[in-house]
Amino acid sequence: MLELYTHPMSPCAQKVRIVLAEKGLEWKKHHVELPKKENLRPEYLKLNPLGVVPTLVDQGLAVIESSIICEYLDDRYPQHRLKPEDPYAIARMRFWMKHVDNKLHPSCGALQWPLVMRPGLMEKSEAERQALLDKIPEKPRRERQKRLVELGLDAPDVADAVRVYRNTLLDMEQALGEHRWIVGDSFSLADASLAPYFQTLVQFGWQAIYADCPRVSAWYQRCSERDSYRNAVSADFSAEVSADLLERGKAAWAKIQTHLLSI
Ligand SMILES: N[C@@H](CCC(=O)N[C@@H](CS)C(=O)NCC(=O)O)C(=O)O
Repeated sequence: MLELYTHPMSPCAQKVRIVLAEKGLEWKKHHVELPKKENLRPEYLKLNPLGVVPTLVDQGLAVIESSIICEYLDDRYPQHRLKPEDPYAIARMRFWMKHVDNKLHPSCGALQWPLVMRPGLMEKSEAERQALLDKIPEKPRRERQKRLVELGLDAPDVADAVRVYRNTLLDMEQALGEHRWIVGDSFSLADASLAPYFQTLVQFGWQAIYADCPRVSAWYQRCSERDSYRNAVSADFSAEVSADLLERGKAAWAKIQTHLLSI
């Protein structure tokens, strides 16, 4: 049985859940409570030394890093292939996946942390909060998260994140002018990797960020109508959680819009 360590709001775990669903694979869920920093507990760090979700365990072997997990699943379980045949299309797919990992993912974190993680962490004492954040293994991530907790939406990372999102959307709009999905006429790992980053925009009610990108809007609509997305992403958000996120998003929109307008 495949096992996945995951959290409902983690876009990189959502990406893996979409792939598992597209391939019709059964799996067992281990919820890692990120706001309580269960990801930094010693027993979890043994599985994933970077202290992040997702982690896949297949036949007792741990696989980490969401893009690597996605390719692993596609190679190990070849039904419903999510990698194109053509080597150039594979190269394009990997380019998009790398862009997601290196740029879009930290940007998504910069938008989510002030609204989702910060409030809980701010309830702790300064010393307790610093002690928790000091446990984050990688320095750039540790420092970014400290800034986002300290400064919230005023952290410089937020303006950068809005810019990265916008540039990504414009590049996607162009790519989608050439084919129905991101790297061709079939849904691939590139689509599975990008789609969850729209969940973040939608959950906060920030669809205006891509309102002038009709192909992107239609693509996301197609992604979100797939059974994989419904079962692996949307189903994990209760009406109560969705309403709360929307409230938080509404309260933050003025600052996000200011960054958007200054690009
Ligand atoms: N490059 C990693 C990134 C994983 C990652 O940043 N996961 C986030 C959730 S989306 C996490 O576990 N964050 C907890 C933390 O940073 O404390 C991957 O793709 O798997």
